[in-house]
Amino acid sequence: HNSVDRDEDRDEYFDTTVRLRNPNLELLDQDILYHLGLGSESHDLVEMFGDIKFVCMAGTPKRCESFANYIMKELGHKLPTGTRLQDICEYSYRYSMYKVGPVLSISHGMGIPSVGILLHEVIKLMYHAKVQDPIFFRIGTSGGVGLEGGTVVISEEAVDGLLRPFLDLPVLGKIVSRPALLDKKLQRELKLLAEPDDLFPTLIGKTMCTTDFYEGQSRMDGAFCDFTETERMDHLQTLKDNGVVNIEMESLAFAALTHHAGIKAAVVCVTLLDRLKSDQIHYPKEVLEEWQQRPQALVCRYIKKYLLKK
Ligand code: R2B
Ligand code: URA
Repeated sequence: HNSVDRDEDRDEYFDTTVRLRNPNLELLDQDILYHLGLGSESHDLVEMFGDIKFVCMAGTPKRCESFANYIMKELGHKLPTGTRLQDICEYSYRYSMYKVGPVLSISHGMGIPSVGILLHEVIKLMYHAKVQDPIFFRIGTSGGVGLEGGTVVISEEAVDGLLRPFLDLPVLGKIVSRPALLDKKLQRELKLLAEPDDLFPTLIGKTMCTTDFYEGQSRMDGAFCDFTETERMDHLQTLKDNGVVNIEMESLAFAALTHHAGIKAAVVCVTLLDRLKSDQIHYPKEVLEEWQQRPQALVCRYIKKYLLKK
């Protein structure tokens, strides 16, 4: 038999845009979403998550919680007095997850493996919960390439450390390459929501996603460094010449896996420094915190606009 044809049949059969390209799951009595601490039989996932429209991911549990509280305020959601938002994945001890009406806020940790594992389970969660057409956002931080700290970047596409727009994964001894594509229309819609009186630029550009923060991002301040200042500068300049505007560590997997699942997605990151000028992130904590609010505010505006249209 031809496994590609079987996959296509599945897609039509499931009749939902969250594509679960895996017929094996149907044979399971229960699908355990191990790193979320949830299961398809132990929990009523349709009841818990059936109304989700937006899945927002941030790196840290703290940022994911503060985004949930911010969204709650902005959407006018009220919790019963004396209660606070509950971390749904508290006992997974891996990721944090908060739900505010149709918005799910989840922490993804650092790097491609962490966000990749999470995406497998969240995409399955959407499927089990029978969610239709969810939109996924990564709300993050990054290093700018020729951009001042505090700039908001909406990723046009993601490229790896060799400037290739694919997520490569060794599977059964062979490399499986998946295109790291993001929704163009969503990028333009987000860009239009930047306010004219914002004191910082919001732009659309290419994002480089690396598997390391130090050497992999041409930093000279890691525990090791085997290149010169000139080589560092030449490389960063090459990135700039190739249209790269920022560097982070999750967009490749985020773009490739959502695209593979047929899920509309966007990556919105603030820059914490200009990599053409330095390696170390030297701004005060309060400044960095205010900057990290910026992509949250943009995504929040999108969510509010979308929900008001309904
Ligand atoms: C941005 O910040 C983290 C590294 O400091 C990483 O998760 C990323 O993509
Ligand atoms: N996150 C990164 O991955 N790189 C930076 O330079 C800053 C934040």
